[in-house]
Amino acid sequence: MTVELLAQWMKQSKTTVVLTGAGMSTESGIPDFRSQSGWWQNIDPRTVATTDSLLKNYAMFREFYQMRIQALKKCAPHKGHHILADLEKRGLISLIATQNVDQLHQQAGSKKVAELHGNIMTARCQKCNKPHAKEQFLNNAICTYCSGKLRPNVVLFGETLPMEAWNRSLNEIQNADLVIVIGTSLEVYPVNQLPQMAKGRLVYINLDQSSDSGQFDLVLEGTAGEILAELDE
Ligand code: BV8
Repeated sequence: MTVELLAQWMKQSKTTVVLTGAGMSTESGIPDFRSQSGWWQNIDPRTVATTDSLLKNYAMFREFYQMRIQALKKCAPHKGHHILADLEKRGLISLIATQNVDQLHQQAGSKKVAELHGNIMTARCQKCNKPHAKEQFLNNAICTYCSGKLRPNVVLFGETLPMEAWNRSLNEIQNADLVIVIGTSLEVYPVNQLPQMAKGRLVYINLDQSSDSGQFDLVLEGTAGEILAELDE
């Protein structure tokens, strides 16, 4: 069972949806969360990625997200992102549903992207919800309208996902002939429920095999960049 089979399924598929996680961005130099070099190896997510941490531990919350925004400035999409953008241009991908907040898919040229966990490149006031530039979050972090706390537009643990992105991803995955899941441990709810909603063929591209890999019709073990490059040959 190899990349050739996936290439064949893609040619046969009228609608292909790709679901990506942090493993799609590690080759761009962005750590993932749960593998050995991931964010959560040294930081307890409950202390920085929850509304509780935002309200009660704002200094730590802000430092975590400021550090991630700064780190992103040095990162660019890798070959795998560009291949996915090219597959969309060729009409072979109808949507990328991503858990990633780095907007690297869009930077690589993908237009049809659903940001299931929001993004870190824009901000808003936690109190009055008014939008603010990420620079305002980086610099003074106080709302210019109501002096509330500013925060990036990521979905924190305990927050609901953006309905438009969720409904669009769910609908497209339920109607897709092929769903390709790339670089995610499938540990986070409710995104981890999406693969089993797929009616069509289900493919998993990941460095290691998560507990749920039994649900897939094809499992390709390796890096996103290298497997997508093989697909692109
Ligand atoms: C909600 C913030 C409901 C943004 C993130 C107990 C049990 C079950 C569930 C829960 C529970 N308690 C609470 C919950 C719900 C909770 C949850 O799922 N918790 C889990 C962790 C236990 N979920 C939520 O709170 C969600 N909201 O449920 O709301 C609700 C309903 C009504 C009213 C109110 C609320 C919100 C979830 C969003 C949380 N936000 N991050 C940020 O800072 O980024 S989650 C975080 O995990 C990121 O967004 C990340 O994208 C996401 C998923 O992680 P992955 O992308 O999968 O990354 P991971 O490191 O885990 O895996 C990467 C994989 O890639 C690895 O397997 C690795 O081997 C592989 N890899 C690495 N490099 C490569 C590679 N593969 C290929 N190539 C490579 N090069």
